[in-house]
Amino acid sequence: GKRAFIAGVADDNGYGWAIAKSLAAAGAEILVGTWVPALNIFESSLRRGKFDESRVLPDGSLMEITKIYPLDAVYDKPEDVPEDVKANKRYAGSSKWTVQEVVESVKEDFGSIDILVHSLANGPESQVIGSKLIDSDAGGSSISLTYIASERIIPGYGGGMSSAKAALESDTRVLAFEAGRKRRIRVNTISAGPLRSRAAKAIGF
Ligand code: ZID
Repeated sequence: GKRAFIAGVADDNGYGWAIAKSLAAAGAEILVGTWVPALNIFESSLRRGKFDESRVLPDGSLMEITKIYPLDAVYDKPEDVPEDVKANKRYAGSSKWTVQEVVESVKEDFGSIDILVHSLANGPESQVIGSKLIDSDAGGSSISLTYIASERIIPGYGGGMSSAKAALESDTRVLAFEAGRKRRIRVNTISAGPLRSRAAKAIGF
């Protein structure tokens, strides 16, 4: 079976969760990256069975998440993390959550992944997470989620999000070209329909 890493799962309402389920239903092993401040609540909710209903797969079994990695994709490496964030109670309880460290941990734990899903919201950064995570081997694929506000004005889609999506689409083209040629890795971004996720509610969609 394939092994998938889905960055951006912290509850059962977003795209990341739904994509994880589809991949699990198709037989993939699921690893997720969860925003550090949301890690405790996500793990304890999972443990307490709060997501059991939404973990049900078409065959009646429950989606298993093999491992949850704390992740803050704003920071590429430990040197990038400001002191106040390091000292923050919500961060100090976890370790190795910068992009580079998560890549190393996944490599150490599993060797490689076949599928990378970027389902992070709220930031212009971290697109390149894709190339780094699947760098090790030929083959595999990476997807992210975009929105048409990258190319047309959509009133209300503010806060730099439209530019972030434009950058994401540009990075996707460049990475698809480079990673495709060098390593036969497919790189795509999907413009999906509206979903009342936490991120969508936060920007009033
Ligand atoms: P979500 O809140 O469920 O997922 C985002 C995740 O990112 C959460 O788990 C956060 O904890 C996590 N996160 C945030 N910052 C960080 C960080 N620094 N490090 C690690 N994790 C972090 O929201 P979602 O599922 O909506 O978002 C997933 C992706 O889908 C995002 O890239 C969205 O921009 C994209 N997307 C969502 C929608 C939507 O409707 N939900 C649309 C298009 C793209 C869209 O807005 N018509 C109107 C609107 C839209 C589509 C059609």
